[in-house]
Amino acid sequence: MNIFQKRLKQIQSGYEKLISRPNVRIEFGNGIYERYQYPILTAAHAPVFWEYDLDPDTNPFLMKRFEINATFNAGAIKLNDTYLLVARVEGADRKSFFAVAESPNGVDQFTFWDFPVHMPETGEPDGNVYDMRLTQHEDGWIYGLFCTERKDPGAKPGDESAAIAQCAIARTRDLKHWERLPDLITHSPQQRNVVLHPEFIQDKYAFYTRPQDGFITAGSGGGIAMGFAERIENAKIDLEHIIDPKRYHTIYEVKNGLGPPPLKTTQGWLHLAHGVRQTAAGLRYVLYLFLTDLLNPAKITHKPAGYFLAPQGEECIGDVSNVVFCNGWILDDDGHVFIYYASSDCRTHVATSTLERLLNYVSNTPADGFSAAASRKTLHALIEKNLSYSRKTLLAI
Ligand code: M1P
Repeated sequence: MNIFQKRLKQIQSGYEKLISRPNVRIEFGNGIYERYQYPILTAAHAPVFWEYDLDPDTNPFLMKRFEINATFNAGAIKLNDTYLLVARVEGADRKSFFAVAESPNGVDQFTFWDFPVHMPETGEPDGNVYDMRLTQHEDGWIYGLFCTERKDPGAKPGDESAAIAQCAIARTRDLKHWERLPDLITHSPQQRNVVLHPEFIQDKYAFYTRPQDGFITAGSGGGIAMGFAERIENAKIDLEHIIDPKRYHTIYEVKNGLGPPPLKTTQGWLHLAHGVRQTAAGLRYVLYLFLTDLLNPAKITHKPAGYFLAPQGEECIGDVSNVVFCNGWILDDDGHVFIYYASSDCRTHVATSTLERLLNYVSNTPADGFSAAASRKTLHALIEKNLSYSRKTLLAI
């Protein structure tokens, strides 16, 4: 067997093992959700025929010719009983593109479709595209809203990193054929983390936006906003109204952004978002949940203090360390919820829960009192309540 044949055998068997490896639910977590032992998508999940030229004449050493660096920040949807992720796949060249991975059960066996998504461009080519939010809208289309990033035409000479982020809009019925619509127009100089609400509000398309001054900094952008557009083709938002502001000494003091489209529940719209705070080691991204009014999704009714999910163990390390990010979740008919979160801009994980548990969490976890004294008071009240039960009662449980 020559080098080519040996390597091909090893590579193919490694890939098969990875794809067929059952995932293991980690029991006894925090009671809110369960994590899983293995990430569900990594760079190693890229099909062998994406990374290698499999022709022994042109690639006798079987080298990678198109290396995949990371698979993360995936939009999610369930169609025809299949769990589908539209992942951000990033090559070694730093460019990212979208690719669909499917699984029969939502927690393992995620396999990429043969070809990445062919996303048409507008008249203004994209420099990079990433972080798609999938919304099954009541108008019948599946929308994919994502960030399109282009070099800042106003950048000072020599500045090769200044970029402008905007919200791109595309639609599909099957995740295979995509129609690109003009980018969303807002008054904000930059936009990222824009999400389409699944229902019309007063006959308008409703968007969650995140106005921002700079490419990285939200600046005066304020927080997660809501805005309305008359139509989805040439969508334009005149007014962005902040519904969840960033705030001093919280997990979202620097910036925040909505994750996937909210889930409709009997108690309101359940939202998942990311919050970013400053630390001596750089930015830290965590996830949090909040609930808004069923009739007015812009009105927050419940918001637990602090994070719902933060990077842990290996999740803390990656290309951009100390980050968890989520732009996709799936609610099954039986109430199970699959939360697809990415860690440190490298890989994708799943955590599972139920709508009942998430609603219990969001409705009963104390809100932030915005001071150390208020937090201590909240804990004091809990301790007092617990100690008022007799030890006997507790032991009997
Ligand atoms: O690197 C962390 C995340 O940074 C950005 O999110 P935000 O706009 O909220 O800062 C995005 O580029 C995201 O893709 C990335 O995971």
